[in-house]
Amino acid sequence: MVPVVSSGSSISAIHASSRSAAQRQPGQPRHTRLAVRSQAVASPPATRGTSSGSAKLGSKETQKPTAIITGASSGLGLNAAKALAATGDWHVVMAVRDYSKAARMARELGIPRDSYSILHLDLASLDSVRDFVESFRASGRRLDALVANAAVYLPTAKEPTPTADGFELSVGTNHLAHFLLVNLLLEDLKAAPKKSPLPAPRLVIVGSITGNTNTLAGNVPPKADLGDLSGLEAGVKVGQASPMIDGGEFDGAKAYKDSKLCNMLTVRELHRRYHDSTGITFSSLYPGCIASSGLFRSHYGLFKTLFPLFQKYITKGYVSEEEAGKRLAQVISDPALGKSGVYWSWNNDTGAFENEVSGEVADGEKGRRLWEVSERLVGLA
Ligand code: LMG
Ligand code: NDP
Ligand code: PMR
Repeated sequence: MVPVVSSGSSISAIHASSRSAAQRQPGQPRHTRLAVRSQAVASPPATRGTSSGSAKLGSKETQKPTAIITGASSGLGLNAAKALAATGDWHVVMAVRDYSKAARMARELGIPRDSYSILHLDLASLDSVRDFVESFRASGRRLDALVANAAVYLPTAKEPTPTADGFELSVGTNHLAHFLLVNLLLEDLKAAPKKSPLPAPRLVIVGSITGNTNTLAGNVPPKADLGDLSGLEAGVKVGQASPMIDGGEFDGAKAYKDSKLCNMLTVRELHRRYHDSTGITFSSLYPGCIASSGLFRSHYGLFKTLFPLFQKYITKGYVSEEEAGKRLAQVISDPALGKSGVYWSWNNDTGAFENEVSGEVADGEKGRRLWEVSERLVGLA
């Protein structure tokens, strides 16, 4: 392992300000102020920190390679940031909704201070996604890997919650906001300097076994199923026809699994559209069941007690946050995992392998339609 070398930059927080109506792109819905207030969590003061600025960082050719990880303030994302920073070869941009939490967690895990920066990103708002991209570009950092990791899971919700743009929260956060983010940052990845530990830039979107109905876990009801995409076509808007992609009744657990299915379909469609022309490696993964992570924070207390035991002793699918973080870091940076279009999984004894996906994830026609409808909803088409 290469020793940790100081990149000489300090921790920076660039805070995105809200976009005015004049800056909004055509077709972009106005912020619903109420929804923004209910979603935006503990933002840092706008005055805290500034962009490091390109002058201080030096040219992109001489910078360390940079990975952006969304949701790096807990669980898988935080531990992947730690593992990547520990190599000494990478700079990690923690793209988070809660600056203070990210700063605290990074300190607690002992991530070297000069190996990361923290940038505000609230995926429950498409304006915040656009502002994040601007702030990242203003920082002058190169981009070698982009990791869409953040997610919310609302299994006990009786009613859907809207994002700032009115989308159902799980599909809006986990799929639509990431869809916009990866599309906007594709050109930055493409422009990654050739001199890198990686032969090609990487784009990773975290998937899951529960979005794949070719497994036992994927068959626990309610199952992922995008149906005819009629709900998505209508905008998965809360308070309108249906907040679910398939046009059905709201079900928080299903919405999460549907969003993971979308994540895996998006990776395959990115690969089909852009791998040959850009050389970028597009990957998804199931890191194992991180049964004690924050993902289950809104589940019933009894579930939170029993679920880790069930996964540890019965299914044997349990994995610690630290181990899962190493797995994700491997997908970001291991030269052996450079093949594009793959859904990686792990065997406890033999390590990473290319896993099979379900029929619905492999459905190229569905992937294409999902892409086109998503493009329209996030204002790209
Ligand atoms: C939906 O329910 C909810 O409606 C929805 O809101 C959302 O939460 C969604 O996917 C999320 O789930 C789905 C339903 C599936 O699940 C349940 O309601 C059951 C919850 C089970 C919680 C998992 C924990 C299981 C704990 C088992 C006990 C473990 C003890 C560990 C001790 C280890 C000691 C060594 O429902 C179904 O699919 C139907 C399945 C019926 C449940 C059958 C239960 C089998 C579980 C197998 C293990 C039990 C074996 C116990 C043996 C003890 C061994 C000593
Ligand atoms: P955590 O809840 O620990 O991490 C999720 C992260 O997403 C948190 O850092 C959270 O921020 C962030 N996040 C949520 N909403 C937003 C938002 N609006 N804007 C920005 N960030 C947001 O869960 P995990 O680490 O377990 O989950 C990480 C990924 O792994 C997810 O994609 C999940 O689907 C996937 N996964 C998890 C499995 C598991 O068993 N846990 C299994 C398979 C896949 P904050 O810290 O502020 O709450
Ligand atoms: Mg599941 C057989 C193996 C297995 C694995 C690897 C998982 C992973 N689960 C398995 C089996 C079962 N689970 C069985 C037999 C049951 C019925 C008792 C079961 C139940 C269950 C519930 C209620 N499992 C769950 C839940 C959740 O609320 C979690 C979920 O679906 O979140 C969307 C979950 C999970 N099981 C997993 C994994 C990885 C999860 C976390 C979900 C994810 O992030 O995709």
